[in-house]
Amino acid sequence: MKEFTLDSLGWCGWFEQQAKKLCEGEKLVARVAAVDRDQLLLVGEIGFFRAKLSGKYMYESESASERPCVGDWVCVEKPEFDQFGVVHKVFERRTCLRRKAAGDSVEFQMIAANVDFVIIVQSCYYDFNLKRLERYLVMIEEGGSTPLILLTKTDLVTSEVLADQIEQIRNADITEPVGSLSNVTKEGLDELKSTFSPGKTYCFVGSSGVGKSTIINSLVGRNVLETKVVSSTGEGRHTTVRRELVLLENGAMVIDNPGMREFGVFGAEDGIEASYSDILALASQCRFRNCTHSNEPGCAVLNALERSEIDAEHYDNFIKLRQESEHYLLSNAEKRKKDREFGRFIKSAKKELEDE
Ligand SMILES: Nc1nc2c(ncn2[C@@H]2O[C@H](COP(=O)(O)OP(=O)(O)OP(=O)(O)O)[C@@H](O)[C@H]2O)c(=O)[nH]1
Ligand SMILES: [Mg+2]
Ligand SMILES: [Zn+2]
Repeated sequence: MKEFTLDSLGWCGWFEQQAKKLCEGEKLVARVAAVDRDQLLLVGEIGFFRAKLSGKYMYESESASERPCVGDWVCVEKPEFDQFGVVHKVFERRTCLRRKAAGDSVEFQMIAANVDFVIIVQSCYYDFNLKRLERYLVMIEEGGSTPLILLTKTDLVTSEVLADQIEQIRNADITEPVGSLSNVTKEGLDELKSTFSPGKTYCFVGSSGVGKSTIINSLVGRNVLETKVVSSTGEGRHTTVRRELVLLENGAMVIDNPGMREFGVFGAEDGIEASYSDILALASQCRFRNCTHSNEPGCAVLNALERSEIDAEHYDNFIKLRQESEHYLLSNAEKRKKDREFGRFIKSAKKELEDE
């Protein structure tokens, strides 16, 4: 049997510090490899084993995002002869990948936790979309992990099409590494392989049918994940239904994901305007143009709230969403600006060297 050490599963000082408080006595630490309803597949020093959440934990956790998700570290009690372990605590996440749950709420759906790199997969063949790519980048940066971009199905397009897509990415000031591959010709696969480091966790995201599971199967060298041949482009249905952490030969960990058709990162085009057109219409009548609708005099939104012309919960959601949105957009814009400035600095430094 394969030997597991905590370090090889991504354990680090961040978790070690929490362990003293969260996980005393006989309990073990382990990492969540998959979640099947109320059952967890964990991996720790004793290998893979099944576990459930303690009743107390179920009772006390208030939102779905507090429940363990793939990639989480947990504190678990596992008597040797019991089939199931019992999970008592979830460690604070070092990074997370989450999206806004559907509907008029600010609930988040966890996609994965403690991921080092997120690989955004888009197929060159009728899937490439710059706006969607940018929304993924915002989501990933917000969660604290590092994005990588991967264009797939290069066998179905000409090299000009691929070159044009890469140019579009660069023209949009996206500086993250861009790789490309074909699962059919295998071109680019070795290069992708060489980017994986032992002990690091990589999560694949992207629309359904772009080839995420096929890539992971190639990396493992075996069909550990289901993929489906419906048409060569694979559009139209989801094959992967659960998130799963898979260990690669070289010690890296990869997480497969079901394709995401739509997901919410708050942005102008993501439905705030449609859902809150009533509030936005009022906002245009506020005394101050930069009114935050929280305490300003002459705020038309607050006036309407006082007269019960808008629903208090609807208003609260709007404020929360907008704060999130500003945070997302600002942090992203600022980061890009810094990156650009740094890029210019490097360029001019290089030029100076050349000129000398
Ligand atoms: N031509 C071509 N087909 C590919 C390539 N990669 C994957 N496919 C095919 O595309 C289809 C979908 O691949 P999957 O790996 O299941 O896609 P997925 O991203 O995991 O999809 P979901 O699990 O639904 O999110 C399958 O029929 C694959 O054989 C590629 O590089 N070129
Ligand atoms: Mg899949
Ligand atoms: Zn106002």
